[in-house]
Amino acid sequence: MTSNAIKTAALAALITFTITAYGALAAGSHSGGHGAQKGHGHATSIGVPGDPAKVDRTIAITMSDNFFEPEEINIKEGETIRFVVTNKGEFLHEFNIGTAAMHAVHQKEMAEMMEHGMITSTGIDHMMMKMDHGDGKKMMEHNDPNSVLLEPAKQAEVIWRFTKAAELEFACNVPGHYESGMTGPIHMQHGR
Ligand SMILES: [Cu+2]
Repeated sequence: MTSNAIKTAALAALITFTITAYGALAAGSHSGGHGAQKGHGHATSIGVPGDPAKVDRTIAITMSDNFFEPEEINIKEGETIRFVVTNKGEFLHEFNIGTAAMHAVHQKEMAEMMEHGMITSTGIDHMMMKMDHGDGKKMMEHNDPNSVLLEPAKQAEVIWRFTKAAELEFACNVPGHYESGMTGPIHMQHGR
């Protein structure tokens, strides 16, 4: 598709989206998206969204091209962590908490998102993100509570409660980044 064709398609879809989806958004099914409630079972296996009033610690995460600082994270079972994530790189980067298997699935989704023009190597097309791409799922607005997708120079928080020891890693699933080493282990200590 040419970029004009994409824009036309985006506009048409946006109008449809606005008419058909506004009710659902207004009803409050917006936040959480394909995350916590109806998601892929993230909530039980990797922890749950944390209560901002019950944060135990803050951990600053810097994303660059293409690596994280720090390279690993140490957590005690049961802790609620406020991750303050900053993209200091020139590319789009993601901070995502999950298992290796979840990241593998998400990498495919993000490759699809890039194909559909919802993301580029440096940015997010917010209008495209909201479109229904017609494959049954409203293509991820990417607002899962366990992840954040950031354009260069942007900062955001992820508040997460690590309920149970599990084999977790943090990762950037923007196409090519995980493979180039943009991932690190989350070491979990039992008990508190
Ligand atoms: Cu990245």
